[in-house]
Amino acid sequence: MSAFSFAVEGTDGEARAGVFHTPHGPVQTPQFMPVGTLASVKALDPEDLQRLGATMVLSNAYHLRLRPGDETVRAFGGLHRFMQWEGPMLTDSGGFQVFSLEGLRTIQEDGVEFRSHLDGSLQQFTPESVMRIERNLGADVIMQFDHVVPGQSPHDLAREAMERSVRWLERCRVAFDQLQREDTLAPTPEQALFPIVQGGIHADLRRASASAIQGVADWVGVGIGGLSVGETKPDMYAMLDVVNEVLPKDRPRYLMGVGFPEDLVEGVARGVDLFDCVAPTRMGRTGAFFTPTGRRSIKNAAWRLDQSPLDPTCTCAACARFSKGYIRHLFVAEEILGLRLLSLHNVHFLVALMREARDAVLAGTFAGWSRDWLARYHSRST
Ligand code: PRF
Ligand code: ZN
Repeated sequence: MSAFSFAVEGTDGEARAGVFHTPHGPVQTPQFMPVGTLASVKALDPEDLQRLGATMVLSNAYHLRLRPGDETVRAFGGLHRFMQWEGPMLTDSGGFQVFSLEGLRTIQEDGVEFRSHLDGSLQQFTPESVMRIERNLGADVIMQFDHVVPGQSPHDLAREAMERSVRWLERCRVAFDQLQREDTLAPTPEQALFPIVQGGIHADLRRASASAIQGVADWVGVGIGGLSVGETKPDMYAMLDVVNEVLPKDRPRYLMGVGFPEDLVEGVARGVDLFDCVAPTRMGRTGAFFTPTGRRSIKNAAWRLDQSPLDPTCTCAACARFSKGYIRHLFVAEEILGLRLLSLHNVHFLVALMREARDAVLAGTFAGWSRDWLARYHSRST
């Protein structure tokens, strides 16, 4: 019996509410996964994450390979023990990071050669080496090594990358099956490999990608990649509509690196179950925070004497105690507590948003809820 399964508990239109079971516990979907690129969700510790309701966190094979090294993490018993997160976890393959190293990398059929952004040392990632790295890290869900191209890429370029991603998926699958069979002492003996749908903003390529992936194996779940990489929002939503039509309904879909609150709501409306993005923590560190009526900056002088919380309707630990005026002061004075409080609030905002979406799906009120939510978010009264 596999430790992985997915049960859809309710649907409303194309939106779904479900439970994704993993070796480290269940994940209620839709769900937002905070990003811990370097085995840490920046400025937050595992207890913070648990308290704000996060159930699954994400980390990254590219970054951890370079520092501290996947063998080092394995020596600690894997990522779960290393970072003290005992819940479900996912690692991205580094496909996206490697392809972002414009000028520092050469792509060949075998894999990608690149220079480390840290010390310039020459590195190589192949589908096989990435499966080994992700085995050593020991997340529950591991992503295939894929070829990502910018969002506005023309058909021929998007097609080449999509077809290469399918060939790399076949190699990932062989390496993954072998490791799962032979490396039985790995930190997480049963992992799930997710393929990634690519194809840029071209509907025919998206359909071809989804169909080719399903020809390779039977998957526990599927990633949707190559979106939110420079294309327009209508293009992104159109691709989600296409992919939603052709992917199996009984498996979780994970939209990679997306995103902003409005993208999460639009994604759920198009059948997406899992999301991740650095936005809440990265924006938190620059002073931006989410509210139900849009994004704000804490550095705004208007908050100087403001004794109200970031969002009066929020139940996070920052909003429970601290005023905007105080947090603004922390930013002005460059006190690190400021970054921490905004990161806490922003991650909570997205996790809570997905919980609300889930409740709306189960109550059969998702269409109205999402329409009202988006209208309020875009209203921007101040
Ligand atoms: N592939 C992988 N990781 C990713 C992406 C992708 O396409 C994206 C695109 N939004 C974010 N992270 N492997
Ligand atoms: Zn809050």
